[in-house]
Amino acid sequence: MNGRRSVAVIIPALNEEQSIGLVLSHLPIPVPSAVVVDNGSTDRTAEFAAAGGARVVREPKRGYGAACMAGLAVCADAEIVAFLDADFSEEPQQLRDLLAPIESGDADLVLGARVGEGRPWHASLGTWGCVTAINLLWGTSYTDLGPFRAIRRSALDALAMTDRTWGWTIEMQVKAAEQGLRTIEIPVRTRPRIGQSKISGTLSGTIRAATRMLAMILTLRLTRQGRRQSRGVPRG
Ligand SMILES: Nc1nc2c(ncn2[C@@H]2O[C@H](COP(=O)(O)OP(=O)(O)O)[C@@H](O)[C@H]2O)c(=O)[nH]1
Ligand SMILES: [Mg+2]
Repeated sequence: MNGRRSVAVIIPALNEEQSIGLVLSHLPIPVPSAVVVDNGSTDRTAEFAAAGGARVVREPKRGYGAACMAGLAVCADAEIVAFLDADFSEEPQQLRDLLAPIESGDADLVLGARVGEGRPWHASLGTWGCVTAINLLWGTSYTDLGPFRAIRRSALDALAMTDRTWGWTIEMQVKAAEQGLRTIEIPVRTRPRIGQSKISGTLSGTIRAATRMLAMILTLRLTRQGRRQSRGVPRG
């Protein structure tokens, strides 16, 4: 097996017909290990994804987290799972950089910390606010909540993810800290996305997502003790 583990890359996609083909053709791993999760796109995203050689999963319920979960349901055999957006705002080739620390056994979770153009000021501000809150409440030193990441499947399953919307990345990073996962951040280059943003492209979109994310942080903080107890961690 030359040290390589089986990998699946989950790509949530909503109306990304302009970019999905590019994302798939730039993947540094065999395209059949890509799972494109289509949440009721009205364009030809699913058709282009299938034509590009990816497995296409349809998830009726909207939501980024819901899409990630639907993808996970069809790749139980993969030892490592990666997540990548469908808008070509990140370089799929950098997937190799995310996988290497996990394949070498040095990390459980590798987070792509975005560097470069493409994110509106309000999106970066929203991310900074959420990251700062998490670092204050959990003593972590995260710098981003980027979508481009990879994690050992067994570690992900142990996190018992629940969020079906924009709290997915936050929930994963908070629970990873609570469970002591070996987590590293590596820089991933970003550029302006192709096509229409569904979230942080507009100020109202960012405010909606940031509100959801801050609510997620608060909920996770208020339920922390319960998770500790369920893991048998003594109080205090
Ligand atoms: N399946 C699914 N994917 C979504 C949904 N909303 C957004 N996405 C995808 O999630 C990724 C991030 O969304 P994007 O619009 O790029 O957000 P931004 O990067 O904050 O502007 C993209 O690949 C979108 O196609 C959704 O409800 N369902
Ligand atoms: Mg994007």
